[in-house]
Amino acid sequence: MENHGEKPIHIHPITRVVDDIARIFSGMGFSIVDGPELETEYYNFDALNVPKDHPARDMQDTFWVKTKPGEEARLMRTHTSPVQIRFMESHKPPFAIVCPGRVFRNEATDARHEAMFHQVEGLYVGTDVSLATLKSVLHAFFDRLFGTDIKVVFRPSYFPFVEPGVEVVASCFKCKGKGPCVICGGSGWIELMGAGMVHPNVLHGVGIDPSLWRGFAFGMGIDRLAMLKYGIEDVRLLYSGDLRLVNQF
Ligand code: 2U9
Repeated sequence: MENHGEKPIHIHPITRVVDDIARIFSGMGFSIVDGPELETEYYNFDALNVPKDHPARDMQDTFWVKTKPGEEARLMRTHTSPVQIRFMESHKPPFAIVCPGRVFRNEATDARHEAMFHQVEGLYVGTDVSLATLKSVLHAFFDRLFGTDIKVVFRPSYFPFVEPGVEVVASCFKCKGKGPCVICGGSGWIELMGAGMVHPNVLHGVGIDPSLWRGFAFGMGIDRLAMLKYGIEDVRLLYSGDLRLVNQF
């Protein structure tokens, strides 16, 4: 929207961080894709290789939506991964996409948790993709987002939709590991994202032959990144609608 120089424009810190991330991945050839916030159980869990009785379904503390008897269960998406499932169903690889959006988890609210927050997830499917590709793309991304002073490392982790899975951690922006520190708790490391090679069951489920194609995927929470970047101490301030917050940006 045009401003005509009358009033300064303020851009919400979440929007700023999402825009920065989208710009960096666009520059690497990724397309930005979005999809519905109200989802089915199939797209949110089943298609992502989350077994029916897997604790992740409880862990995620989902907002279920009332449906008529016989209707498929519906829910507020707990991650933006269903967007990637829908995209894979309707596109032939190779492709590289990034999916920003709101996600919902039915949990108690405090300074670090909100029932609604923002994620950016990414997916790259090709014939020449390995964990080394994932690492080099994410290193390039974090160098552009934070600058090259911040050290980023990968540790083994587990998520049902990827195998192998990794968590990505950064050296603490504030104490650089020297602690005691309110940001990293003195450990010297901050969790940034989860990632991994797309599980063959997930590719198979959308009709992509896992013996021909490989994929990597990643997911990160944006609210915490925005809080770290701008020194915001309570996540609830981001959604209070208080102009004293947003007028600073
Ligand atoms: C498809 C296949 C795999 C995306 C991934 C994570 C690991 C992850 C969390 C970070 C913080 C969610 O916001 S958070 O709580 N995400 O750890 N996400 S791998 O994996 C996908 C996505 C889509 C089709």
